[in-house]
Amino acid sequence: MKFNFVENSNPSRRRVLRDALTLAVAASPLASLAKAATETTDTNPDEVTFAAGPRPLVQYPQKRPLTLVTTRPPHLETPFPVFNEGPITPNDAFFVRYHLANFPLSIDPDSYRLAIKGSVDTPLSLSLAELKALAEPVEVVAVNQCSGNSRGYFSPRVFGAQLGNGSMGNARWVGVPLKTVLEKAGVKAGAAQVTFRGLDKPVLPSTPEFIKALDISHAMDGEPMIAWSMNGTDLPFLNGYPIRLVVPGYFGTYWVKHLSEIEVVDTTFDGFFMAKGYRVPDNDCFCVAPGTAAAKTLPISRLPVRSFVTSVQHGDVLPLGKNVELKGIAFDGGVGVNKVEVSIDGGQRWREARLGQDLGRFSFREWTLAITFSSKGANQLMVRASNSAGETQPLQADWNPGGYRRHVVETYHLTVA
Ligand SMILES: Nc1nc2c(c(=O)[nH]1)N[C@H]1C(S)=C(S)[C@@H](COP(=O)(O)O)O[C@H]1N2
Ligand SMILES: [Mo]
Repeated sequence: MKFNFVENSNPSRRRVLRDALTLAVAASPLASLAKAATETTDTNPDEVTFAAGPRPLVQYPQKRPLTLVTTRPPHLETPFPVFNEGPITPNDAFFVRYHLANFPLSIDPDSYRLAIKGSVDTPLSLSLAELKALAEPVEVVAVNQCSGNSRGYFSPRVFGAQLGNGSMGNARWVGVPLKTVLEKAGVKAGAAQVTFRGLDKPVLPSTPEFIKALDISHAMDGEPMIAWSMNGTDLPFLNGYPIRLVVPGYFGTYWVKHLSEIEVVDTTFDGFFMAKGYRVPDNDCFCVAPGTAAAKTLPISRLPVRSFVTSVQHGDVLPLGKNVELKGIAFDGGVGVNKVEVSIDGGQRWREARLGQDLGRFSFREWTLAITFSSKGANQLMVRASNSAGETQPLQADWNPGGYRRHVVETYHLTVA
């Protein structure tokens, strides 16, 4: 694959980005994106009404109308019907999540630098051109899913943004392996972890910075990648332009956007977003009895197996005695989904669906199943996936205080008529 630096450093290209964001930068930097986020008059196809009421669709630069979770910082979900369009989530529909309200509104790719420092032989400060020239680019199709995706369905409810199912997406990422960059700097013996920070900053000094860490063995295993391309084009600004960390199989929290600083450290990094946030109970199910706390926790890591029906929504009326082609997606943390089953009798009998094209073990896998509903009235349609390590989805949702890694078998309440 050829690089195209011209594209990134082309002034007109830069202006396009800047203009798009200038729309957002009307008054103060903070009011900006809120202003750009004009509520559209379209109705939101998402079926779930949360405690706070229905969630509006909002329009941000480079994005089609997305479901608003929070404005400051922006958290936007992909409207669920998008996942029925195909296994790749289009860039303009890809969800957006930030922790800190003070994120960059304009980035000059020509002066952008990625620093590699800490326990290395040679600290580096790489331009985008230098980064891209380090090695042959690598490519992976991988799911980025927020740890709190589907948190709004937790019962009992938990604190935090009440997310629906749209804080996930699947894209083709191109970049350079993290390992290559670390090898270039030369990791010193005794390194324990590698930390990652982006350009966004807290508004208040008391707010912790968003810094994430991976163990050195993971950072060097060839899978994590520094990506500059998403679905064949530059990363959308709100998805981390110009570069982000991609950690295939791991929850989105590690996928640091606007990546600016990599530091090799000799101890376990104890910043807020590793030591306090994004932790799950340290046991086999990463769960505890609802309403209780965990005795011991550990940082969240790999995606559990999940599956969804995308071709129907709650409340749909399906025809009696006719062939209906059901369609959906399934994914896991990188073992690879090898089975998807569907039940139309509330989980008594299961039928195996046909798997679609294999885009790699970190990708959404489409599935289809032709089914004929033979009894009238209320119907519970369920979908369950498994992977080749034998992991599957529980029929009863498990619970944890953070509202993380929901992966229960999904049930769709339909009517057959
Ligand atoms: N710089 C930066 N990177 C970040 C975050 C952030 O707040 N700042 N949030 C993380 C979280 S929790 C998620 S789920 C993903 C979301 O990626 P997206 O916004 O491209 O969908 O970005 C991750 N990377
Ligand atoms: Mo997240």
